[in-house]
Amino acid sequence: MKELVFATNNKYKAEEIQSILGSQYKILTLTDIGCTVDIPETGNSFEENAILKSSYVTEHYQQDCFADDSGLEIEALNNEPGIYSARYSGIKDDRINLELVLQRMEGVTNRKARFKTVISLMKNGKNTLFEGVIEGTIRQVPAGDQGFGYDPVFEPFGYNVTFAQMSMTEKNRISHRAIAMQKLIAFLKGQADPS
Ligand code: ITT
Repeated sequence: MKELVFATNNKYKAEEIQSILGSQYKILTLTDIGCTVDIPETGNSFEENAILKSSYVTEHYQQDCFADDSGLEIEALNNEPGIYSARYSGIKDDRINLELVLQRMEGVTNRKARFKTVISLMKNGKNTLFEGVIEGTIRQVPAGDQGFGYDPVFEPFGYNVTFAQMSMTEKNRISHRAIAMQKLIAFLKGQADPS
């Protein structure tokens, strides 16, 4: 079975994609390959950061690898917090970062926003990118206690609930991350050696 590293330490994300890919690939996490380094994400875009992570593994471990980077882009804030989503306020605290977003959106009528994920796959020395986007609006007041990050203030278009009011299964059906993952999976399945 071919091995493919997912540059994450989130075991849940890795198991989810393993179950979808079945026996065509064996997914390994950073822990599985003994990589304990916090790979620097110093790029200026989701694309650059995803590529930094996947190529780090390819260079240091000589293994095919994919990595993802995600965030929230708010139109009225010039697409902030963007690549700084995890530490918008300067610290990695979901509640404080969400409060800062709401504060900067006070009195703003254009509430349009989108979540975006970019996956970089480094396979056989070649990089391929997969993107997933979901459009929506920023609520005035948070609602729901599911999920993480900015979920309580993000209402996807076509729904009247926030991501944080959806079950994980429901969110995973429509999310930016799910869309990008499905594109990666279709690509890998199409490429897989039929033997
Ligand atoms: P890893 O890189 O270790 O996977 P991370 O927290 O940096 O963890 P992401 O790059 O996927 O994960 O996302 C960066 C930030 O963007 C994340 O901390 C959240 O603040 C926000 N974000 C991304 N996806 C989100 C989602 O589905 N719901 C809410 N917030 C999200």
